[in-house]
Amino acid sequence: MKINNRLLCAFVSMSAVFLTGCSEDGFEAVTDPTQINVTTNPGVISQKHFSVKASDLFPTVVDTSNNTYTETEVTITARIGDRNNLSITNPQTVQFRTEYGLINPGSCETDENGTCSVTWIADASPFDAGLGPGYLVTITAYAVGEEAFTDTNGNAVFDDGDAGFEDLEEPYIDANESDVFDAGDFIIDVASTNDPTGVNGAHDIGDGFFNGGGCTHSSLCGARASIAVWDDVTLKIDGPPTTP
Ligand SMILES: [Ca+2]
Ligand SMILES: [Ca+2]
Ligand SMILES: [Ca+2]
Ligand SMILES: [Ca+2]
Repeated sequence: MKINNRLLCAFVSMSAVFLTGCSEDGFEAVTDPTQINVTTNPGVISQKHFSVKASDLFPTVVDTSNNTYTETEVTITARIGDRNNLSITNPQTVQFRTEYGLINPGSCETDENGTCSVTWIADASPFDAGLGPGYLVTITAYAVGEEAFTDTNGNAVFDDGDAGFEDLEEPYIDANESDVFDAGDFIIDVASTNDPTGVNGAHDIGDGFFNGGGCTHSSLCGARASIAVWDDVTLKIDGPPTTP
C-alpha cells in the first residue's frame, strides 16, 4: 500500500497539481512550484519496458555447408523501465533461461542505466541438442515487476478511466518458436495468482486481473501487485540469412 500512495503522489507532483495529504509516505505537500521535487520513478519494472536483445541475431555456430560447429558467444542485454516511461536506476535482478547453450552468469543486476548483460555461449555442438529445423534458439529473460496498462486518462494508476491492461502468463521458453505455450516448450515456474509458490510445475496463464501497484479499478485489481515480467529473443545460429 505504501508504494501505491507513493505512485499517486509522484504523479500529482509531476502534474504540477499541488495538494496536501501526500506527505504520509514521505512526499511533502508542495506549495511552491520552484520547489517541486519530481519523483516519478517508483523503481517497479513495467512489462511495457522490459526488453531483451542480442548483440548478434545470426551467430554462425553451425556452418551447414560443411556441418562444422564453432563455440560462439553472444551478448544478451536486458533493459528495464517503469510505467511512467522512465528508466529504472536502482538495481533489479534479471534472470535468464535458454533451451540450448550456456548463459553466464544466469542472472544480472541492472545498472544506473537500467540495463545489464550476460553472455550466451554455444558451449557444445548443437547437432545433438534436438533444436529442430532452422537452428533457432530462444532465450527468455524475466524479473519481478508489474503488468502494463494503457493509461488513457493519464493519471499513472490503473483505474476505470483506462482502456485496458496486458494480462501476463507465466514466462516460458518458446522452444518451438510458435509464439504460444504448447508442447515442446519449457516451463519457467514463478509465483503468480494461479501458482502462489511458483513451483507447481505447470504453465500458468493470466489471472484476468491487473497485477500492479496503485490499482483503483472498480473490478480489475488483482490481489497480487507483482508478477514476473518477461521477454525473449530468438537467435538463428546458422549464420546470417542468405540474400537471393
Ligand atoms: Ca489511469
Ligand atoms: Ca494479471
Ligand atoms: Ca511454443
Ligand atoms: Ca507455474
